[in-house]
Amino acid sequence: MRVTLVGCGALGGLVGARLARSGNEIQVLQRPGATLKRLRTRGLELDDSGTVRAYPVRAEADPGSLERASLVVVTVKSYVTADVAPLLSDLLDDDGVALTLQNGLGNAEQMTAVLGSERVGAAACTYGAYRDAEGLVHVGGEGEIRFGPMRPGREWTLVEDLLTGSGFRARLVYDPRPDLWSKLVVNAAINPVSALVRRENGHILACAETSRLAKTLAMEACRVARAEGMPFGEGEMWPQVRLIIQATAANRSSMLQDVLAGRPTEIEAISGEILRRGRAFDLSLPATSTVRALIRGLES
Ligand code: KPL
Repeated sequence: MRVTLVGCGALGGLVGARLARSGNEIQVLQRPGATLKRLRTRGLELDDSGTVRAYPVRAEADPGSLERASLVVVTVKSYVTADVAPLLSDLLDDDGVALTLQNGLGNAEQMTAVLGSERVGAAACTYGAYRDAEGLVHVGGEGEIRFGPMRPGREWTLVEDLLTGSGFRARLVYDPRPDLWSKLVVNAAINPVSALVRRENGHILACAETSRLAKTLAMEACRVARAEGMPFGEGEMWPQVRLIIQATAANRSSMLQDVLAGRPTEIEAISGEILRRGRAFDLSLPATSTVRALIRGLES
């Protein structure tokens, strides 16, 4: 299958390299800069559990230079979604579909505004991936990709087969919203804490205070999820968050990677979104509000 990746950070690199490894044709739309240069000269380079390999890829900054694809996978930061969504129709075959693998809520809605909801799938992805100083992508933890269409009507099993055939644990679900919420809870608990203490995910559980803070953040996020009608209890998510911390213990969260690289973070799409939605239900979320303020402080 021909697949176009929109954005090729750590997670995009992992997905692209594994799809290329299983024989798919991968193209990348990437803004001009060091990553684009490296993709053109060296391809998609992945350290997958100690095996380092590079896969040739067509990488362009101009969407018009790419062939239309059957599948577009969007992995750009959530604050860039509004810029790339209008490009999707021209990147896709007439019956092609787009899948968002991004953090935060609201990405899929911006894509459906362009493509319609049957052609957009949303995924909650708990794989860990990070890029080292040289730009090599490392797998920071195996996870799962649970995805589904924003509105049923298309055949999405091909995408499930593509992902599982490329070595991902992937599951097609009827309605992706509860999984997107679960992933938001995971990111709300892990990302700001790891970025503030500047340590790998596993450190959160190694320290009683950071563990307590992450648990409080998960519980606050759950209260908003429940208020929005999501079917999970306040205490229910923490065991799941713990499991993901353990599975990605060696990973630097995407927010820590952003802070270390001096990039803006996704704090608004994660904690900011939880606070905005919580306000609609008059919920008090003091820990979420505090970590959001601290990360905003780090960004400025
Ligand atoms: O999604 C992630 C991220 O870093 O953004 C997790 C799953 C927490 C892995 O680090």
